This record gives sequence, C-alpha cells and structure tokens, in this order.
Amino acid sequence: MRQRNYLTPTLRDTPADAEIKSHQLMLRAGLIRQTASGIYSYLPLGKKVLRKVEEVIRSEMDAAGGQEVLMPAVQPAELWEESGRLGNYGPELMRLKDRHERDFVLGATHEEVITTLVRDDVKSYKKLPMNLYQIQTKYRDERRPRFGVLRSREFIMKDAYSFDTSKEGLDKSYQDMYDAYQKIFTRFDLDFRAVEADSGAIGGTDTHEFMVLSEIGEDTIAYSDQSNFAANIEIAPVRVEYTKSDEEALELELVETPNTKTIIELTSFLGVKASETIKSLLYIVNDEPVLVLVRGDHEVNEIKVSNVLGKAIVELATPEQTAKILGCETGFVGPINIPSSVTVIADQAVEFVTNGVCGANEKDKHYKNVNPNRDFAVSQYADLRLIQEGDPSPDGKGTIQFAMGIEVGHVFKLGTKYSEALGATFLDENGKTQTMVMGCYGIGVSRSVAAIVEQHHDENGIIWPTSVAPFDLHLVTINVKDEDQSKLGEELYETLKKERFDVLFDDRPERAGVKFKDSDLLGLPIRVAVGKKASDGIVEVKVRKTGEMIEVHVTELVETVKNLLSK
Ligand code: 9G3
Repeated sequence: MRQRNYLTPTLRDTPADAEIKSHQLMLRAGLIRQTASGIYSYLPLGKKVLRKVEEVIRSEMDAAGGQEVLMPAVQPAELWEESGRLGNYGPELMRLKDRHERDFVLGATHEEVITTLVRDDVKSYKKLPMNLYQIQTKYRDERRPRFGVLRSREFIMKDAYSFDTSKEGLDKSYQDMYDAYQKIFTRFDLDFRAVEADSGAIGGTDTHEFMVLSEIGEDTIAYSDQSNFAANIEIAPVRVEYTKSDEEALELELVETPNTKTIIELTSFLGVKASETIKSLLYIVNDEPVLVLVRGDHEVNEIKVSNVLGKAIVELATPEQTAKILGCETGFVGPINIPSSVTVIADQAVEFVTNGVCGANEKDKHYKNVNPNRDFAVSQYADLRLIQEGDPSPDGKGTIQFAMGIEVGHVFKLGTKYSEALGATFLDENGKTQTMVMGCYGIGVSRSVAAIVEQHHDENGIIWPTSVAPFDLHLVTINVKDEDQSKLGEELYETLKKERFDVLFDDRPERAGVKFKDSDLLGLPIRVAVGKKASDGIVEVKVRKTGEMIEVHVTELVETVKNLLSK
C-alpha cells in the first residue's frame, strides 16, 4: 500500500482527552477516530489490525470445532422478555422501535438469539455437542465510556455458545474454549492470566476471566505469591482464622466523637486501631434495609453481599434513606438499638472484635466497648469483605498480592438457564426430551487491540507484535526527489509484494525526520529505509522492537526480512 494516498492521519501531539497510552497512540497513529462519545470509526490501519486479530481468533475457534455464524444486531425485545432478562440491564441495554412501534433492542450479547436458533433447528442428541460463534458489533450504553475502544458503547466481540447433552459434555466444551483462549492471547503476545471470576447476573457456575496485566486495568486480581491461585477480588474468598482476644468485656459506653465521619478520623480521635472498630454500611436490598458490618480495616465486597442474599441487587442507601431509616447521617451509623425492620449481617471478622467501637446512629457519637452478640444481634455472619494484600491465599499456599487487569476474555458455564427459559431441548438416545446444557465464551476484539497497544509501545509509538501488525514492514524512501532512492524504493516495493509481504510503502514527499517519526509511531515490525546508499544497492533495516539496525544489500533483503519476521 502506498502511503501517499492512504488514510493514516498521524498526530504529533497527544490528544488532551486521551488518558491512557493505548487511546493516545491509537489516535496518534491514525487507527481510530471518535464519532460520538464511546463510539469509534476505524481508519484503514485500525481496520487492518482488527482483521489480523479476528483471523487469529477465527483460526483457533475453527481448530476447536467452532462454526462461524452471524446474528443480527437488532433483536426483538420479546426474546429478552422470554428469557426474563429485559428488565435486568436498565438503560445499558439500548432500545429502539420500528415503524410499526414494535420494540427492539440493540444486541448487547446474543444468548437469546442463539438459543432460539438452536432450539428451532437442533432436535436430536446426534447433532450435539455444537459450538457456534460470531464476530460482531455489540451495543452497551455504558454510564462512563472511556479509554477509547477499551470501554466503548459500541464494540466488537467474538461470542461463542456451546450446546451439550450433559454437564460432563459442558465441562469438556468449556475446557476446549479455555485452551483456545490461552492460545489466542499467547499469539497476541499478551502478558495475561486466567482468573476465577464472578458470573454476575447472567447466572451459571464455573467462570474464568482472561486478564491482561496492566496498571490501567479496571479489575483487581488477587493472586498467591506461592501457588497458581488467581481470582478477581470480586469473588476471592477470605479464609482467615480469626482469634478472640482474652480481654475482658467492658461496659458499653456512649462517647462524643465530633467530626469523625471516616474510620481514619475516628481512630485518630479515639486513639484506637482500625481493626478495633466496626464499620456499618446501610444497603437497600429488594426495597428492604440491610445493615452490613465489616471491621474498620476491611472493605465490604458488594458481590459477596449480593450472593449471600440470593443474588439480590444491592444498593448503598442514599443519605435521605439513611436519615429516614436510622435517623442519622452516614458516618455515624451502627448496629445498636436499630429498628427491627433492619436486617443485620456481618463479616466473620466482626464476631471476633472485643471492646470495639461503632457508630451510635447519632451525629458526632460513637459507642465504645462494643461486643457483638452482647450489644447487638447479627442474623448471619459470612465472608462479606474484600480480600486484601497480605491475607493468606485461600488455597492455603502463600500470601495474596494484587495486580490490575484488563478483561479481554470471559468463559462461562451457563448450564440450563437459557435453554430452559427458551425451550431448547433435544431427544436423547432413549427418545426422552432433555434440556441442552450451555456455555458461553466472549473475547473483546476491539478491546484486545487496545490491550495489545497498552502492552506493546515505547515513547516513540506502537510496537506491533508480528501476529497482529497491520503490515509486515514499512518501506521508506527517505528522499523521493532523489532519483536513485526513488527508483530503488519502487523496485523494492514490487519485489517485496511479489514475495507476498504486506508492505506499507512511504512514498510521500516528506522530510526524513517526519517519515521516521511516523514510522516509529505506526510501529510495523520492520522498517526498510532507502537512503543515501541507494546508488550502491544498500538499504537500512531496523527492527522496531529492539531498535537493532543493519545495512543490507538489496540482494539479501528478502532473506533478511523473512528471517526477522519468522523470529
Ligand atoms: C446486557 C447488557 C450488558 C451485559 C449483558 C447483557 C454483560 C450480559 C454478560 C455477558 C455474558 C456472555 C456472550 C459472550 C460471553 C459473555 N453485560 N453480560 O449478558 F443486555 Cl446491556 O455478556 N455473553
């Protein structure tokens, strides 16, 4: 491809509103442009990278027995009513009406469509197992789209769905997809980790996320420094043997604690440790108030709270709700003498607090010498807190450390939730009707591109892994006005194309400095510069990743490039 009339609008300056490196570089290298908030166009280079990424995914999905399909982005709302999910996602699920005022949604995912397709056309165990996948645009109206294509409202996903006759069959389908994902992200040259995860509102049992390790990741991974344990902190169980101190229980005391709305303010005012305090947070769960207690040095894990309460939607009470229910400001909330309508649940660590401190449901007041079960009742003690760095690993081996991750893949065992709701059944060997057992498996395609850039760049620009680079190499004629250079450049362009290299040919009448800067920014694996030594048949080959530069005679160029690219 000749760069002269190729749409690669590079930017010298970093766009002010791009917060992270991948977003900045994808804009600067002319891969993407924003069309609306959280909605992007892909320019030719960006589209070529997408294609490369998609081809890697396709090859591994096909090798794992997947069959590619393409489902519609526009889906009838009734399908979501049938599955019972229409109300689950609020404004995140984009809706529209057709000319007959019929309700549709823009596909945020395709469990409903695929399950009805399979329901209508697969009737016998003889056709199963089956794995169907697509690469398609998805719509989710995120409250806070940001970071370019890393968190956008329209994005490209590879979604796959497996259908099995039994749980054991699902286990195998799941493992096959897990293995395929390992291969795919390895081919992207990503530093990633598969971690245990929460299945969320979608339901199901086993689930793993594939996390690209990155400081700008929005998920926290808890991993052991001495074993393979790795989980999203959303689900990482806390297994700590707490012990009761042998201190004697003292008499409950109400104390003045002016302006102590936070644990830090409170502990410095009273001169106690955070672990000696009890933090109380009021939640609204299915319209009912629930007071959740954790130790002051711990944080509530809302997913654990939700799971303990039967996967309910858990929302922190507003200041108004708190005033109405407990008659006080947030910051002084506590479990003592509260209305019986309030359910109290507590993290297991709370039970071991002796002579602790908690809010008194009165402005600027706390209780001292608080002893759980004596001074207040708890309906359930459970693991409700976030795991912390330094906690023992739940598998008993080593200590927990944190890393940040970008979720690029997610595999789920769904079971029969969707097949049951939508009636996807089959006849087994004995002619008996059975429900299909499903799994679903996603890869963020556009997000993977951003994650790759996030991990593969330097101060000068992108450094594409060969597997996903938009072109194999960048051929640059340094001075197109020089006849020798221009002639050799054109010749090499033809030769390299004949050798089936995908070449970006910088034939622009620009200054050398501009061309080299752009070349580093675009980040193709190899740069071949045709310059002053053109008349001697010598060109300069630079490896983008290492910066290594060698002079090569044109007779050896093809061989040299082949070797460098196969490395
Ligand atoms: C929605 C909206 C947002 C959503 C969903 C539905 C997440 C939703 C979970 C999944 C699960 C799997 C197929 C590929 C693998 C992942 N956010 N999820 O279902 F309507 Cl607005 O998408 N789907």
